[in-house]
Parts: sequence; C-alpha cells; structure tokens
Amino acid sequence: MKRVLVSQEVESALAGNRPVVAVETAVVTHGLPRDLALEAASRMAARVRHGGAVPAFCGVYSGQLYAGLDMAVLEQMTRMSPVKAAPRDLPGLVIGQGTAGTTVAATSYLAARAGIRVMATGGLGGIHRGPGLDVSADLLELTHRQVAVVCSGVKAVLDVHATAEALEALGIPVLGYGCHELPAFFCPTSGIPLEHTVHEPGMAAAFIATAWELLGERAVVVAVPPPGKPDLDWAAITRTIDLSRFDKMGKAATPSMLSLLHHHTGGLTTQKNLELLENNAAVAAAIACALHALF
Ligand code: PSU
Ligand code: MN
Repeated sequence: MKRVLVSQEVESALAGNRPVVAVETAVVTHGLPRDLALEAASRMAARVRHGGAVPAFCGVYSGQLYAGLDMAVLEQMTRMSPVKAAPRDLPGLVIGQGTAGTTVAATSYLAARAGIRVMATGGLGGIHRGPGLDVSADLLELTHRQVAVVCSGVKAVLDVHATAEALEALGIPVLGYGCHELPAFFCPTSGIPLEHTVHEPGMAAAFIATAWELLGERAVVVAVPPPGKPDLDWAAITRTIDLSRFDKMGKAATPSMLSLLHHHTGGLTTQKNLELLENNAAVAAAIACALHALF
C-alpha cells in the first residue's frame, strides 16, 4: 500500500495534467456540526468541479493517509469519532489504524506528497489568545510546503495580530484576494493591512509562481474575505470570547469557541463558515486553473 493513497480520479488528473485542489478535512470533522459539515464538503467539491478542477479531500481513514477521499468515506469518518490531526499525529494514526480530519498543516503535507499545489480551507491556525503558549503547527509547516493555501485569513478566535506577525517572521507571503486587510475567518476585516492585493486568479497565479521561483518551497497564503452580508464585526467576536473566560486549551479550543459563537450570533457565524468554505473552494479552483496555465 502506498504511504499516501491518491484516488484514481486525482491520480489521473495529475497524470493528465489537469488542475487539482486539495481540501482540508479538519473543518469537516471538527469545524461544523455533522450534517452541515457534510453539506459544506459536498458544496466545496461542487464548486471546485464547477471551476474546472478536481477536488482532493485529504485525511486519514483507518490508518491510511489519503489525498482524494470520496463523500461516502467522509461520511463514514464523521461517524468514527475522528481525531483532528496535525503532521506529528500522522505516525500514531498509521500505527494505530486511526481516523482523522487533517488540519491545514497536515493537509498541506498530504497535498505536497501527492503533488497538489493548491488547497482550499476555512481559516489558518496560529497563535491563540490568552495565557499559555498555544501555537498552531500550521505556521511552521507552511514554511516548507510548496502549496497555495486559499483561506479566509486566520481563525477569528486567535490573536490575529500575533499570528500576522508570526507569518511575517516566518517569511510566508500573504496575498489579499480582493481585500486590503487580513480577513479573520468570518470577519472580512481585522485592522491588519496587507501589502499585496490581487483581484483575479491570473494575477494570483503570477504572484504565487513568482514567490516559488524566488523563495523556493514554502506556502503562499491567499486571503479571501468571506462573501455576503451582513459583515460580522471582529472586535465584537473577540469581546465575546474574552467574556466567556475560556478554559479549553489545545485541540479542543477552536471547536468549543466556534460553538459558543454560533449561539451568540444566532447561527450567523455558522452560516458564514459555510459560505466562506464554498467561496474559497471556488477561488482555489480558479487559481489552480490559472497556475496550471503557467506551468
Ligand atoms: N477553522 C475552523 N475550525 C477548525 C479549524 C479551522 O473553523 O477546526 C482547524 C484548521 O484545520 C486549522 C486548525 O488548521 O484548526 C488549527 O488547529 P490548531 O490550532 O489546533 O493547530
Ligand atoms: Mn494548538
């Protein structure tokens, strides 16, 4: 058995030189309620296909690493109490026949192993707010994975400023896609200015290709604001989190904060989550096609 099993459809797309978009699965297993998560996954797949690319859901199923899980297996996974896997969790999952949704970090690893250069997700992990040191493995992993990560900036629940500074220190280029500020997941603005902005896929592809030519193997973050109205206010979200006096650390932090915000906003954060996932999948497909034309 191959270390990273690439589905037949993805394999033949890669071999036939057709664009492929890797899709993160931690958001399916841990980012949304189960039914909505599967709905989000199938809508993402549809948007990738509509954009002319092949979707490749990355994850771990019964100890096998995959690039290209189909919907039926994703459905199975959500019934198996999957874990949320960062790269360092992969050996244990392989040895212990575990099942997992993969974070941005682990998805970028699987994508790179499979030869996929563009991935779609919701938001990047980073530096958490509050006491204690909780820094996502997403940050370091992206310093050495040659993949364009199409996302709505960084997760709103993080210390967005510290995370933006860390991306700068680590030398990971961040490109605004139709925005001049770093989005904070379901919030279109965070007050953090971006120095590079493009408005269409061709320009994004040119930026990404140039980044790889000049800087070598590392990720480029393509930050796409969440679509649709009403806009959610980042300061208000941050206040809600602060007032709730969170006591969860580590992997449990994001899912429980998301569920708190869902209740506080009458479900609006969840609706935004779905919309931005779909939109990011569409943008990722367009960029994958444009990149494809360049190489
Ligand atoms: N966005 C969500 N829910 C999530 C994540 C993002 O709404 O669970 C995941 C992404 O997979 C991201 C990961 O890569 O959280 C980072 O988690 P950690 O901070 O534990 O590294
Ligand atoms: Mn963490």
